[in-house]
Amino acid sequence: MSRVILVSNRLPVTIRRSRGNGQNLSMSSGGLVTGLTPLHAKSEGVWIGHPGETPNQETSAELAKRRLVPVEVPAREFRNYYEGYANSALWPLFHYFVERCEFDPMQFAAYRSVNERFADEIAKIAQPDDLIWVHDYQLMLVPEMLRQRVPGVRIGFFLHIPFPSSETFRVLPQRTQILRGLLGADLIGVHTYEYAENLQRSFRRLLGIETVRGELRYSGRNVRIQAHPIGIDTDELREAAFSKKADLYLLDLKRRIGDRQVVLGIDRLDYTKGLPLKLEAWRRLLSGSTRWRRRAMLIQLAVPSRENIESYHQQKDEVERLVGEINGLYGSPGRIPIHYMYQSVSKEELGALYRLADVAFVSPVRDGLNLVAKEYVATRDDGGGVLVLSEFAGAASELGESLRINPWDIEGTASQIERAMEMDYGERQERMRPMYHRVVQNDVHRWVERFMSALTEPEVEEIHFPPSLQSQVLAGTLAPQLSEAENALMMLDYDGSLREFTERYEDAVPTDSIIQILRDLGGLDGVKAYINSGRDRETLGSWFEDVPISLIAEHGSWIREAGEGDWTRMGPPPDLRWKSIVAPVLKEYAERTPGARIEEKSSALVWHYREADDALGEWQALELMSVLEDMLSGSPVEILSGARVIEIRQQGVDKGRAFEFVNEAKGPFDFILVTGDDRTDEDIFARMPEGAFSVKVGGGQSSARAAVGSPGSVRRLLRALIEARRGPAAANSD
Ligand code: GDG
Repeated sequence: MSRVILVSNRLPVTIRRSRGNGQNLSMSSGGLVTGLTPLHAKSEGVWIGHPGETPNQETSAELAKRRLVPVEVPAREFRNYYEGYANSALWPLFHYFVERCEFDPMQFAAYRSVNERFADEIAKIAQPDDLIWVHDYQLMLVPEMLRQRVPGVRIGFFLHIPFPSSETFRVLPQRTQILRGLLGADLIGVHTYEYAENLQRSFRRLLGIETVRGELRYSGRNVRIQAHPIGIDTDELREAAFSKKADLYLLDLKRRIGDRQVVLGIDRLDYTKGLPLKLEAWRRLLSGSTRWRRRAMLIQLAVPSRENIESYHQQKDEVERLVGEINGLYGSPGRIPIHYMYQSVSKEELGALYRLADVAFVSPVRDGLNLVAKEYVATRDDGGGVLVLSEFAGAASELGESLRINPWDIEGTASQIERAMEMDYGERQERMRPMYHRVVQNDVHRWVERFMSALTEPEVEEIHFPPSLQSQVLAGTLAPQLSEAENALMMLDYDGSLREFTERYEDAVPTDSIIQILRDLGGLDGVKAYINSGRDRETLGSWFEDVPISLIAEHGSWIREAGEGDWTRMGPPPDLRWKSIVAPVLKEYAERTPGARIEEKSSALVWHYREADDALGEWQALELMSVLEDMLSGSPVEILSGARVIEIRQQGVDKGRAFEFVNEAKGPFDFILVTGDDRTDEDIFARMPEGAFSVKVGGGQSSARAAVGSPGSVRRLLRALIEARRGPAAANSD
């Protein structure tokens, strides 16, 4: 295995001052550290990050022994980078808290400079065969900086927080720098399909870079964007949760709590975790029910976090005020409705709390994924508890059997909590079991494996950018070949290729100049000319009524030869390559939606969810639709949503098949020219026989042999070719 260099803001250890001038080194806790530690051990690579405290000589030696490389950053610069740009600009923005953002250019300068320090440190160590895995929003410029320093090395990047919609992301003053920073990577991983789509949309809208099925071309390299939701270290968690120590905690807690139902919240005290809304929902529940005042309690652990940032102070004050208010209103001697703790607890205590809780109340207003939800599930192999989970947590798409809430809907949240507390054991089990198996199977080690194998996977398809040529240059190449051809074919796309787009689709009627070109083409001896368009038969038929040119309509569904009045349907066997891309996605959604199943037809895949739980099925289907639409846009498939089914099916035929049909019926041709501007034309370009000439209109990736700038260039090219074939008299001007 290649050596892996791990890079994260913090090293996986904490340096603590001990008595005198000494230091202690202990392993930090957290999912990321436990997930990456085995990889670190196995690959014999190094881990690069900030050490927290400046290590003394002894600690430095210990770090080196553990292959941990500290990046030294002056304290002030670190503050501006970490508490500044990372946590006062990127963190709030990526969680949709635009009003909390501070965009201070000085802080961005510090962010850039710290990212540079990281890149320098990595570059000192990296060998061409190493795999480098950079983590999270604090280091988004590192991939590009590193690519400049060590061009050939493989770089993976993983973002642990959401990637917001492009509408939100474009608020960031340094948006293009950040996007270009990421593009230094070969693979960019995020937690959900939604974040992957958001990121791709930002590449498209802000940098004009198109992605094709999660892959794009940048600076002569391919960059992939993929969803890899992180898992938890189930074994470690369960070991702590079911330890002797945890048993004792649990016993003690149960004795003190008696028969009250326990609802548990565990969150870093961060405004993204939605604590005030959670408390409001709890207040609503108690205000409407004296029963729950007696019979339920909320244990809320708020873990101290980023205490040097002002907005975190405000959040703490607000949470503590609300807790005081609610306890004041609904408490009675011996019965406090909210047990609030502002502290961190041991792994064993945490495990005991998970085991104790009848309901886990996970209600972030935004969360990249949320490990707490998965941890709770992983301790419930008794099939017991109920998970109440915000739909704004990335984990919601994997934990579909939870009771989902919109945390902003206080009323709805309170009633879901009530539903959870009243749920019978049978339903609890039915919901918890499949989630338990899913969480255990997809643990953090599997996540590491998946990301690493994606990073090392060879590139399957080279994305190609055709050379852009002037129409005269192109004509200079093609004219002599056309002049000598005995049976020539020209197959021309219409919208965006021969005719400029208009604001309204129906307004793009052919101009006189286009009609003239087509008449001239149609009149050439030994040349078969076709318009091959996605437009319907009626429109094409009426536009080119008297023009002696053949027409192919609806992406290859219908053909009308020049001079004939009738359309003929074309029905060759379909191309089913899309199936292998769609099938794993359907499978994944079927696995997380009990009752859903997949049907395979010869030219379609169908996702049925009639037997799934109503709300869950509907919700998953909506998400699946949007994933498929983005994933398959431009592909020759139709996505149809019917009565509790989603069908993805082959369109009758595509433009490429139409070409093959003509080639068979009228060929062989000794000269072929095809033009096109969009994804549907790629189907023809991809099928061109050797020697044929394909021209892409406009920029971007394509398998065409050459590109021209605009429909005007295509018209100029055609005129030049007509002239060459007929003699100089035929030229016309636009
Ligand atoms: C970021 C993203 C994404 C909490 N209190 C104690 C304690 N914890 C542990 C939990 C859990 C972790 O901290 C918190 O993880 P989350 O995922 O809930 O949240 P973030 O810290 O915001 O993490 C998040 C994650 O990165 C991974 O990619 O899921 O969306 O925001 O593991 O158990 N652990 C101990 N004592 C505590 O008091 N020992």
